[in-house]
This record gives sequence, C-alpha cells and structure tokens, in this order.
Amino acid sequence: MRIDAISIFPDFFQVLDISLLGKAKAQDLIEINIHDLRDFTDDKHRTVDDTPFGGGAGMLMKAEPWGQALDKVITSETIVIFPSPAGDLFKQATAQELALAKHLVFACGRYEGIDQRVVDYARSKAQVRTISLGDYVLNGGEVAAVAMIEAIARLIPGVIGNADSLAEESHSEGLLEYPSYTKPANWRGLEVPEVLLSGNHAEIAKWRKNQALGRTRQVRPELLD
Ligand code: 6GU
Repeated sequence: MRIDAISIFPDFFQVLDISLLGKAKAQDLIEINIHDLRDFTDDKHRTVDDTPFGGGAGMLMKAEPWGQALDKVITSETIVIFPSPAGDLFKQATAQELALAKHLVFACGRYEGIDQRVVDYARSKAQVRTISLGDYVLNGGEVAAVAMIEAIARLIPGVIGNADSLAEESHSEGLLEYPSYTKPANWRGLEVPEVLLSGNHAEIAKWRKNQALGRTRQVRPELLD
C-alpha cells in the first residue's frame, strides 16, 4: 500500500518510523510519503490560511496550496481522507475496508478547517472520505491520521508478525477482548483465574467468550445491539 499525508506539520508523522510500522516501511510492505503543504504555496510567506467569507472566528485553510498538493498525489487508485470531527466515525470495519486500498491520501487540516471547495474538488478527482475518530476536538488532523494509519497498516498482511493476534483481538468479532494474564500465577496475593491453569482448552475458550460478552455488556452495551 502507498500512503501520502499532506500537512503543515510533517514532524507529527515521525512516529510512523517506530516499531512495527517502521519495520513495515523498511521492508517496503507500506510506502509512506509526507508532504509539507507550505511547499505548494507561491508567496514569500508561504501562506496557507486566510479569514473566512461571511465572518466568524479563526482562520481557514486556503484552497490554492491544497489544489497543488492534491494534483501532485492523486492517482486513479486514490482514496482521499479528510480527518475531521464532522466526519463519519472511524471503526474497525473502516480500517478493514481501507486496508484493501492501493493508495490513501490523508489531507490534514488545521485552524478552523479547509475551504469546502477543496473537498468538492477532491471528490471530482478521486474517492473521498471525511472521517472522525470520535466525539471530541483535536487541534488538527495529524494525530487522527496517525491513529488511522496505524489501525489500517497493521491489517496489511506481513505487517504484524503473528497473524493469529489479528483474529483474536478486541473488536474483530464485534466484542471487547477478554482479560489476559501471564506468570506468575500468584502476584501480590492476586490469583490468575483457575480455569486458565486447567489445560482444558474447551473450558478456557468458553470462559473467554463469557468474559468478552460480560465486559462488552458492561462497558459498551451498544456493540451488542
Ligand atoms: Cl479526525 N480531526 C480533528 N481535528 N478532531 C477530531 C478528529 C479528527 N476526530 C475526533 N476529533
């Protein structure tokens, strides 16, 4: 998969060089290109923002630099993602769907957002998704894009060493994950549940399913509907 991200703060994406994603990059399982939006300005001050028509607080991102940047990266296989608290909720199913794409472009806005014509223009050139991480406000799309990239990239075959852990984890079956324990069996007087020490794999599977159901019912009952 190829991923491009456009931002006025390219440094936010340095964390993608760490750990499993860093390894996946080094092994060419994913190609990630980060672009500084200011490189697509024409004026001496490298201006990317301006005041909104109609008035109101704050600054908006100007269309021109975004147009130049998108023209450079969009191909016939591109899905453009605009991270925004006003977007569709990002879920595990979203990650699974986007993990099948050949090319993703993350267009990361700051300030009060991007001139709407940039989104409309992108729609005329590529598939476009506006996606939110949840019901809270971040200062810009970068941190959200990094979270989405991690959730998507780890589903690409070869990125996670142990493919079984993908199948077993939280949300993969629509349930939260059951609790897990490792040695020692008694730690500070706290015992590991007996069944996990029993060696009875059918009983262990049943216990884990029950724990996952109980936890989901308690913490996220809406996932069971
Ligand atoms: Cl995707 N962007 C911003 N700026 N804030 C958010 C978000 C995205 N998701 C939740 N809050």
